[in-house]
Amino acid sequence: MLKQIYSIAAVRFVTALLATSGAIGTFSLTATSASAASIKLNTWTAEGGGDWQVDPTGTSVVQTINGSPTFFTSDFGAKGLELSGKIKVETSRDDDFIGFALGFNQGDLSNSAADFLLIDWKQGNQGTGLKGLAVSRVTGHLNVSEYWSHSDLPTTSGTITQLARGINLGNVGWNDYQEYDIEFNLDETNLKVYIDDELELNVNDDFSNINGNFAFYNSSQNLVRYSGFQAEPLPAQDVPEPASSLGLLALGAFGMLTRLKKKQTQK
Ligand SMILES: [Ca+2]
Ligand SMILES: [Ca+2]
Repeated sequence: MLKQIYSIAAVRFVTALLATSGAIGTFSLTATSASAASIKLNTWTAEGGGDWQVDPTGTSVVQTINGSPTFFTSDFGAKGLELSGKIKVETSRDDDFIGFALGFNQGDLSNSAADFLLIDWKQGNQGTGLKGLAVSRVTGHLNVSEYWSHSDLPTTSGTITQLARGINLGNVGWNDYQEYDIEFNLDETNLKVYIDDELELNVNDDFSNINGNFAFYNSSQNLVRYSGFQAEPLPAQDVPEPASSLGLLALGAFGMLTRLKKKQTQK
């Protein structure tokens, strides 16, 4: 697949143009979907009990510590993007939580105003921690037990509410050394998560207050690798004809950015 490297800001600029054109007439982004932006991890921020090691290319990171919940947070918002990449556990010695957060801001691990979606996946059952894929909404500051069980404790001010479990993988653990493709689509009212192109989570809710960034997550699990992440604007919902002139302008801008970056990377 063609991979152009340009900033998430450029993607957002095009997204904004597309959204504007949507008011007049929407069109499909299929023609440009091959130009997904590669996400560089060098500017991301770690917090919690982890050690996140980014590789020299900036496109892959491994978390090496079997410890308390830890996040590795991007510098761009998670909403309105098609986010995709790969996740793999490179050990057979443990069976705990791997995953992601959408709407996570740096510091949210201990922030009483946090409000984000936690997508986690456990390999094996252990006490209140259940194997399988799930999405939970986290508000405020949780303790480790709440992350583990997806059950809220009144002794902490933060709350966790499990919204759904995976359609196919709700009680199926991940496999050691298996690389999975994962994709997230979040907008104001819907979350979709695909694993290996199968729809696993499809949640309708009011996500208007979830305004933070994209993050990688794991808990009590070491040697979790995340690689090859890309972003592109979420496709328009409807595709009436013909495309508006403003829409064509947006497509033109998208192509221009792509050509500009090609030039820059040739230097
Ligand atoms: Ca609580
Ligand atoms: Ca563990």
